[in-house]
Amino acid sequence: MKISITGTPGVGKTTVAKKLAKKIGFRYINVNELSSRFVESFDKKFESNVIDVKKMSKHIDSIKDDVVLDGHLSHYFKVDLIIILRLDPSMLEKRLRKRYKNKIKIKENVDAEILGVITSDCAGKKACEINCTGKKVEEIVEEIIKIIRKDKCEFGKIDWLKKYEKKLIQIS
Ligand code: DAT
Repeated sequence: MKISITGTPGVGKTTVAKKLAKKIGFRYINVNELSSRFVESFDKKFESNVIDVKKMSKHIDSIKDDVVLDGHLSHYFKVDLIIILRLDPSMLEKRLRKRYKNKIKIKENVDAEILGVITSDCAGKKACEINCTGKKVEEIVEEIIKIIRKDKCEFGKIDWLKKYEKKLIQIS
């Protein structure tokens, strides 16, 4: 079984995915780290590596172990279940301020969380959302285990837009 743990950067994917993998005895794979093995070229305009996604997908498909895939792009691969971690945008902003100095980067990610970009990406796929706001890592892991056991799955219920739409147009 392959499980994708996805969500906006800063929501807690790595922390949760590592703990989950350990608890259920799955192999942990960080998709961002793995992608460094599939670099095709460098895009000067976007200042980022271009990944050979086909090759990387083939590699992931060939993995026969049970795995937890961690990464904000992990839901693009062939997986059995997608878990989208969501976090209140104010809390996300606090976490991202600790991680990045670049305000544009912070705003881009907070806006993506307000708009639910990853949730939209996952529409029509086998995906469940978890609101991680105010929850301990252990609690989130337990919720994921319930989802794996098919006890529960919610999708499309989290809407930060009403509360935070004004934040989208702040520029400072
Ligand atoms: P991501 O992998 O989504 O970028 P992360 O796992 O690196 O996120 O976590 C970002 C920060 O938030 C990191 O300092 C750990 C902290 N964190 C993660 N989950 C948490 C939780 N449930 N409660 C409090 N802090 C958490």
